[in-house]
Amino acid sequence: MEAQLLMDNIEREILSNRLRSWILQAGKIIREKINDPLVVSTKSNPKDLVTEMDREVEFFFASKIKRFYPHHLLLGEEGYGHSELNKTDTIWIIDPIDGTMNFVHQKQDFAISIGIYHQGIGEIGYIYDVMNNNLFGALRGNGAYKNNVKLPSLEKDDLSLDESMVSFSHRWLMKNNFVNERTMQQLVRDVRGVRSYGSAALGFARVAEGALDAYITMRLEPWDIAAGRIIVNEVGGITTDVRGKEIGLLERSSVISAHPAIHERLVKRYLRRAIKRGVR
Ligand code: 2AM
Ligand code: CA
Repeated sequence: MEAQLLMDNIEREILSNRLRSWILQAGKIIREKINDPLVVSTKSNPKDLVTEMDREVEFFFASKIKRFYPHHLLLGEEGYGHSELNKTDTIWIIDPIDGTMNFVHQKQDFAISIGIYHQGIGEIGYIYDVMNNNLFGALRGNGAYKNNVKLPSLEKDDLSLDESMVSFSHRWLMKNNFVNERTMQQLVRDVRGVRSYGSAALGFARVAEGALDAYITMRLEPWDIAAGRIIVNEVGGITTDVRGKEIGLLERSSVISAHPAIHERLVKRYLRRAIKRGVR
């Protein structure tokens, strides 16, 4: 059975190598078409964008999975996946373009994000920063890599809040339904710097490489989280919801992914105090 073979190291490596080459191929297609005219539609709200490219890239991976791994399941943002998902099987969780607003307006700072889970455990994660041609990847237990260079573990360094770089959306600093803006303003005062990039996947990738010490967001979908948390976990970073609880594989959730020295402090001192009812 394919599902069992995934746990086998050699099979997992073959799958990972295949996936890496497919991701690079998809990235090349995106770069070649980056200046083509775009048809942009909106989904859940006027700021939630989707393009033909989001669909084309997801279809590309859905076709590969169907051909090479017909027993595997797919959960994808654009709807090419299976409607019935079973956590015990092998599931590919795909965001074909994470950061669609950046893709449309900046033509950079978006990523292909793919996590593969077997029996609920994250085995393979890839995040591809398409325009910079930076590929972040991890196999569970083997560490995380950026372009084939192993990323150092975060665990050995200590880190204080006043030397930390954190990332969250500017909207949490205005009056909003998710968090108390004053507590978030205090967080801005207490850390060294705040950045907002507009792609969850690249937020996770930057935490993994140490460019950010924490990425915080109040609402993400499973495909925004799936690859990132595998990669961050492999360098010793911690990913939970903003209460500090584990995030279910197929659930929408708030997220804090952070350096192990500051994760608990951010949760206890700021996020638990800041969140309003209704935040998951
Ligand atoms: P997307 O571009 O794949 O939709 C922007 O701050 C980040 O949040 C992006 O990673 C974006 O992913 C994600 N995002 C945008 N709208 C969202 C929504 N309604 N729910 C969850 N995540 C969303
Ligand atoms: Ca997307």
